[in-house]
Amino acid sequence: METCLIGLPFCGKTTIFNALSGQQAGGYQQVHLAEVAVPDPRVEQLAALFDKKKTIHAAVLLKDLHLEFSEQGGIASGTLGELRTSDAVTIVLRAFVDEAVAHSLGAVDPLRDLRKLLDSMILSDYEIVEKRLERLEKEGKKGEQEYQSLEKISARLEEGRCIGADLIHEEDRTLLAGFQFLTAKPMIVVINMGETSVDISEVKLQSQELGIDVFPIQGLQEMEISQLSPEDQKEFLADLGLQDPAKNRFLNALYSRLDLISFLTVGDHEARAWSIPKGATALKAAGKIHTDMERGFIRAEVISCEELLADGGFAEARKHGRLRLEGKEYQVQDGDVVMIRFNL
Ligand SMILES: Nc1nc2c(ncn2[C@@H]2O[C@H](COP(=O)(O)OP(=O)(O)OP(=O)(O)O)[C@@H](O)[C@H]2O)c(=O)[nH]1
Ligand SMILES: [Mg+2]
Repeated sequence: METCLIGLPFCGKTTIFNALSGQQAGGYQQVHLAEVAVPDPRVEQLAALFDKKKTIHAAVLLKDLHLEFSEQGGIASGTLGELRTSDAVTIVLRAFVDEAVAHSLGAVDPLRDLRKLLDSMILSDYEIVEKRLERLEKEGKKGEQEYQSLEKISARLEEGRCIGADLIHEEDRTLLAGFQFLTAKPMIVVINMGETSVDISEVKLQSQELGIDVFPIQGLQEMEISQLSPEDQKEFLADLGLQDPAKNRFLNALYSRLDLISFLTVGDHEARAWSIPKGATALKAAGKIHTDMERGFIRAEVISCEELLADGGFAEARKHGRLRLEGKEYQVQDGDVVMIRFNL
């Protein structure tokens, strides 16, 4: 799972990156990467139950790219290419007001900036679509499904609209997956607030209308908090009336935006959480752990983490008939503890 942070110059991308990762990245013209662990107390509970020394959480790779900007104030197409392999796009918008930090477009206006960023992505997708349409035309393939689907997408982009996940029909999904369209990716908007900020009600409303989740955070403040000890973090957050650090709130938002769930495993040395899309089968879960497990899949033994903890172990759970045998097609549920039986 990977998401890139994008935004206009000095909107606070690196500040947000630090707040979410606990890093202290800085420096101009550098790409920053962080593996951010998805908080899940079930991993610790399982480790305690089975006396495992190690815990491994599901992780999200966070990328703070070095972006180039176009003359119109958006992001240059060249740099946007880097975003294409990302599972989700995280757009950072500046709402904080600070005379000491100049805005590349003059006034602080998160709605205008959102439009600029979306337009850059729309243009980038449009260029790809047009190039492909031209090629298909030359090859005399106007009658093909791909051409027709791309024409529909082209018309939508031309109206300045994102492709969105819904426009790509099931049958087109495989056909169009290779293009890795930016505006078909799930998006989250992070609004970087300061001590003083401009009004964000309009940008919130319009983002939601576009189907984008909005996530306001006090970037600078959360960055400072993320660098404290866990005890001090709790105290500071409580003072702000917050239960969790920005990292947790952001990961939760990302998980729900991407329709992800977690399943758990207990290995020889560790308890571990893995993320998979909601609705994924036991076979897919096996493949996530190891390709051999997917190839040689026989069946999965499954129990909800809650039940396993309540029973106090596999033997008791088995005795109570709560350890289920499931086949390839079983849809893994959030919090399932899964053991794959396989044979090569
Ligand atoms: N007052 C205030 N300043 C902030 C806030 N967030 C970021 N800044 C400041 O704004 C400046 C730019 O922040 P960065 O996080 O480096 O922004 P960026 O988007 O990574 O910038 P580039 O990568 O250079 O485009 C820094 O001086 C930050 O300290 C905020 O919430 N309030
Ligand atoms: Mg930066």
